[in-house]
Amino acid sequence: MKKNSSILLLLLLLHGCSQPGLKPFGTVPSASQLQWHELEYYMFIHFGPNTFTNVEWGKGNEDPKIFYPTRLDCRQWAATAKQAGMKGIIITAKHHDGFCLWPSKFSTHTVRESLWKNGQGDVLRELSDACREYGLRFGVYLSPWDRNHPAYGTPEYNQIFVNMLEEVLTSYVDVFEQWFDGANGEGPNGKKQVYDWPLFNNTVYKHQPDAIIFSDAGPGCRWVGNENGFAGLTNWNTLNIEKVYPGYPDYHELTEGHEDGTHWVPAECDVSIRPGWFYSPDTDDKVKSLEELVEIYYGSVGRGSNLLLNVPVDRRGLIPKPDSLRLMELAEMIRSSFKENLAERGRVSASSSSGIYKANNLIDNNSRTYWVSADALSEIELAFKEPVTFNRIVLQEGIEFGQRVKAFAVDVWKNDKYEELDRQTTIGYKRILRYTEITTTKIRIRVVDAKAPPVLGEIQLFFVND
Ligand code: FUL
Ligand code: CA
Repeated sequence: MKKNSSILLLLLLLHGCSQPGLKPFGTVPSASQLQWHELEYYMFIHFGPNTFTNVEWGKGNEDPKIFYPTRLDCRQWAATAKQAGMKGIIITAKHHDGFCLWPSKFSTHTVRESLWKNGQGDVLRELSDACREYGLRFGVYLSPWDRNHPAYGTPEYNQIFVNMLEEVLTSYVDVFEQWFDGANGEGPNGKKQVYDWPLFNNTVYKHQPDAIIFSDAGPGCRWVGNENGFAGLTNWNTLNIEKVYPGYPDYHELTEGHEDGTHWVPAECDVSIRPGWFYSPDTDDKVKSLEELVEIYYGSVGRGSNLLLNVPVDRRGLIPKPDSLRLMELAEMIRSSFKENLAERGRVSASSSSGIYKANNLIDNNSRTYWVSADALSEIELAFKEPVTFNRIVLQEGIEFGQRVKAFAVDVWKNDKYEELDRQTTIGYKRILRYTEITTTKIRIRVVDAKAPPVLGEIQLFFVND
């Protein structure tokens, strides 16, 4: 290659022209949001004084000495998350009771005041080190509602909260997600705080420009509007953020998003493996069943949302056995379900294609290589020489070019003609459809409504032993 042409190629690569000629439509994710979508599944850990007192919302006047895990081991948490197939861990660095899991200079209610490690410990240090060791992303939950801090409810508190945030964002590893709890109750002086969200968000971006900020309104990702682990069957990644704010009363809208939303704010499903968010000995026999967790997986990841599954650490400072065993069962179920993509055995064709974006890109097991239709209404067909038996269909949209599909149908070839099997709405980053066993030689996906010509990354078929 001549020097000039290699420079040209380099420039093209630097400009991200890996998909020449393909233009985004409408609102699209940022580069860090795109990476966030690919994480799909990660762990939430609620841990703090509540772990020792059997309550969900500590009042903030608990004696910090009650925080005394006897065998705390963050490497056990990280090893469990890794083996569970999760991509990261988000920890409650400070819950509503105000207790800080790190020795904050801006509070007198922290691990420093506890007996754990004679007040010399730092849970965030140990967890961030463990995440690095196990190749997991590290995220932090911080509640601005603080039932302990004497300044809560006064204008000074917002800056104190920012100072705490800065400690957390600058002392450890990179933070992939900053989880802001929107709860806004009264503090020790009976007053509520008026939160300065622009200040909080700017502080995050100043120190961790690639972090995804979670709240009811994003701006990085949004609460899904329930704590059951289910996104809407229709799930738009877009939201009108001038309308929504933390504490937004019409939060049921967050389950589906806003079809023509102005900003990319995808849904994240937070749900606990137990009835409560914090550990309690009363729930040792109430860990969700494998069947419930499988439903949650299909209801979240299967509907184009991310799954943040809470696994509370116990009074020893370990993930209890019933929870870790269940996580391993779920991991095995997911691994075995999506092992062999049967679509690879077939031939794929499309009603039309645009430029180099041919239908073959749909069955190469790479979600970042695309088929692009020339028309909004379009169809793809998978045809097999021998009949195939499947009960799952996975579809992925090339969301870096916008969320385009509004509705689609699934047709199955039966008695020498197509029969409509299903009709659904959005696809998004990933859509997993579940059916009872189907044996056929042809299936067809018909896009019946779209904002623009569809850009699809994959169509995959699987057979799962239900
Ligand atoms: C809520 C909190 O009030 C719960 O305690 C829990 O942390 C949950 C994830 O968010 O707003
Ligand atoms: Ca592909």
